[in-house]
Amino acid sequence: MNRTTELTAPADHAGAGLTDEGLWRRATAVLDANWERDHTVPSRALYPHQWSWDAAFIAVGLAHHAPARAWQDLRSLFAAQWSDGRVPHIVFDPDVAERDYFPGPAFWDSPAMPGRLSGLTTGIVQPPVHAIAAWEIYRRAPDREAAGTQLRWLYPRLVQQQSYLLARRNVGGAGLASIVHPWESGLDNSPAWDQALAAVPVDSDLLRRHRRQDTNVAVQAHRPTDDDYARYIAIAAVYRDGDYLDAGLAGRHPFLVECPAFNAILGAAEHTLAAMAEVVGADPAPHRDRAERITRVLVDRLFDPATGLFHARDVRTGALTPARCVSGLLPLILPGLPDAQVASLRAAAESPRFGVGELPVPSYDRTAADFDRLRYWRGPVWINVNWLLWRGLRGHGHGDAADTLRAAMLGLIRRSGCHEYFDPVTGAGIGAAAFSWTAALTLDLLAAPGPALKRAALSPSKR
Ligand code: 2M8
Repeated sequence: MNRTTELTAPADHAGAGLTDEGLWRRATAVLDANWERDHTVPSRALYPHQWSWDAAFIAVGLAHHAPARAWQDLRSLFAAQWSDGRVPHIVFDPDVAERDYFPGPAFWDSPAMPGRLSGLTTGIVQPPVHAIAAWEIYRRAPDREAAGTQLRWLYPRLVQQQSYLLARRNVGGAGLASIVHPWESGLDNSPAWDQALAAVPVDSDLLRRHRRQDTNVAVQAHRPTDDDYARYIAIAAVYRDGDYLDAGLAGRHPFLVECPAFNAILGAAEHTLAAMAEVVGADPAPHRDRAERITRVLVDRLFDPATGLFHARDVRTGALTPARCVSGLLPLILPGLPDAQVASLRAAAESPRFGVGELPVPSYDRTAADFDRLRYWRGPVWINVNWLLWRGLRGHGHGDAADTLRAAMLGLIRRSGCHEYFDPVTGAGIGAAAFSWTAALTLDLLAAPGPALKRAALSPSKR
C-alpha cells in the first residue's frame, strides 16, 4: 500500500460481520504491508519512519504472526540507541525524502550530536514499552533457546534505557522521569499538557519557516492545531540547540512534565526486567526495588484523592494539571499498585467520564467542556492505551472489566478497521486507515484467552 491509497483503502472499512479469522487476516495484511526492510512503519501515509513505542506495540502483535520480524523490529530500534542510553523516538529511514515527514532528520540534526551511535534519529524519547514487548515475544516463542539469545542482546540495552530515564531525566528530583516535549509522552496534544504549554509563547513565524506535512495527508481538524505545532517546534529546537543535554534542564527548559502514563510504563518495565534478569542470569533484585520505588513515588506525587485519578505534574511550577486524561488511568499496569488506587482507577474507567462499555475508553474525559471527539489525543479512542489498561485490569484480577474492554476494542476494530484512532461517539475510524499498532494489538487481543472468541478459528494452521 502506498501513501495515497492508504487513506482510502476500501479493505479498511465495512468490517462489520467479520469473523475472528477474517479480522486476523486483515490485521496481518496491515502489518505485512507496513513492513519495510528491517522495521515496521506505523502508517505509510502519515508516518513513514520507525517510531519507538510503536515498535514495541507492533512487536507484541508480530510475536503471534512473524516472531523473527518482532525481534528484528526491536533490534533495529535499539541499534540506534545513543551512548547515554536514550532510545530515540524516531529512527529515520534514509530512503524517505525529507519532505515526506516533518520534522525530519534535517531539523533534528542528530548526526552532529556526540552521543549518537548510528542512524539518523531524533534526540527525544517515547515511553519505554520495549521491555514489556520483548518479554511478550520471549514468552510466546516456540524456540525458547533462540529467543533467549535475543533477550541476552536486548537486556543490557533495556537496562541502559531505564538508567537514562531514571537518572538523567529525574529533573524533579523525586525519582520520576520528566518528559521534555509533548511528543515524548506519545499522547501529543493531550489536554494534560495545556497548562504547561500555555507558558510557551507561540511564534507563528516558525510555521512559515517550517512547513507541516501531516495536514497534507490527514484532515486538519483531526490533528493538533497550528499553535500546538509552533510550540512543538520551539520546544524541540531549544532541546536540540542545547545539544540534547539533560544537565541543568530544570533552570532552562520550557517544558518539563512528569506524566503518570510514562512513569507507570517505566515502573512496569522494571518489573518485567526482573523476570528477564532471571532468564539472562542477572540479578533481579535491583529491578524489583526500582519498580517498587517508582510505584510509591507515583502514588505520592501524582495521585489526587479528590479526583481518584493520576495527573501530570508541571515540574516548572509544581502544579498538578486538573485535566482528567487516559494517562491518569494507566498506572493500573503497575503490578504493585495499592488496592485503594486500583479500585479508584477501575471506578474512574467505568464512570461516565471514561465509560468502558460498548466502546473502549476515550483519551479524555467525555464530560469535559473541551472534550473533542475528533482531535487526536483530546477525545478519540486509541487502541494502544486501551490495551495497556486491559493488561492492568487483568493483572489486578479484574477479569470481568478486562473482558468487557477487550470485547469493546475488538468490536470497534471489526466494525471500523485498523484505524489510527476512532470517534468515541460513533466509533468511526479516523486518521491513518492501515495503522500498525491497531493491527498488532488486534492479534494479541484475538489470541488472548477470553470468553467471547472462537478459539478454533485462530489455531496456527488457520492463521
Ligand atoms: C504521533 O506522533 C507523531 C510525533 O511523534 C506525529 O504526530 O507526527 C503520536 O500518536 C505518537 O504516539 C505515535 O508514536 C506517532 C507514530 O504513530 O504518531
